[in-house]
Amino acid sequence: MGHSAAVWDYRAAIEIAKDWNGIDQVVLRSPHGPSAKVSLYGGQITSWRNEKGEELLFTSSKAIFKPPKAIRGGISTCFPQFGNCGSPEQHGFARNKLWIIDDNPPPVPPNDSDGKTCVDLLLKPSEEDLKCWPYSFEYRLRVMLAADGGLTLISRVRNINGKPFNFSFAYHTYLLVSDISEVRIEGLETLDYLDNLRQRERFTEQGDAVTIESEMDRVYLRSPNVIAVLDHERKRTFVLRKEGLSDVVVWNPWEKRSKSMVDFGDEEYKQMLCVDAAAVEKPITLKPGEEWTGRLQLLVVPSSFCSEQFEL
Ligand code: TA6
Repeated sequence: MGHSAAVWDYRAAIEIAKDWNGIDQVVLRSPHGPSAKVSLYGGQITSWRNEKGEELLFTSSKAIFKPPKAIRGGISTCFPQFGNCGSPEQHGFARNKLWIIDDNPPPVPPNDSDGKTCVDLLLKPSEEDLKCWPYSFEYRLRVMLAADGGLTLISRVRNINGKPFNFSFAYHTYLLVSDISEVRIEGLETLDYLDNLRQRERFTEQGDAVTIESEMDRVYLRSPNVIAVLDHERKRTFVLRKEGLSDVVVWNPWEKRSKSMVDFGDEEYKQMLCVDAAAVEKPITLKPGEEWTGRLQLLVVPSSFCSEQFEL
């Protein structure tokens, strides 16, 4: 059955445009100005703008927008693994594949549909994917843009047949910040973390908030579901709400590492911070017929909002 316009007229508010490599990207627009772009390459969010048209996500000026490399910036989905775990593709293959628009998406619950524009994408394994990860799955990604500019990503992974499988996952989210040394993250204090810069050794966060003064690559374990990233210079706060994802990855390559990445400018580390809602420490297991959902909601508010309002 086709998707009934009387139930959910999401197609009326989206447009499909080609990027400069000829790859389709879906543009979502909200009536008061916010917008978002989702590329079918990787199902990646390549832009998210507020009502003034200001970009909120970082994308490198050196990003390469074509296969086989993931786009450096925006929000990509790392699946079926975060890291490389012996696989040739760092952070999994999902972000390097061409997705399709899902013409038979799951229904949108009434409390999710109010004033939102939405697109549903679908990834199924190709013969080539099955050679390196031999499991039958369907991965559905729903991207919703709310009237207030809030951006929601819902990933549903289903084991459609065969044997059980495990996977790890992350929404690799590059926030655009004015100056990395003026940024603090609230919600991770007192948590244990694995430090990827020290062979994944486990430490406990001691500070009142996380600030970044050198290269950082950490997996904060079992974090609260709401995290705030305060950008003092711009006087705005990113609020990240997650569900189904227990960990948070914080990454900034800083000076030396930046210079080693071909698709990243030498000075760009000052304007970005990756804060990824993730499931890394404990992989997710799906038996045949089971489905997992992982949700991320992003909102930007003036920094004058106090943290109590986010139930940190
Ligand atoms: O923890 C974040 C991280 O895995 C870093 O180790 C760093 O490699 C970063 O993501 C970027 O990964 P990418 O594969 O996109 O270059």
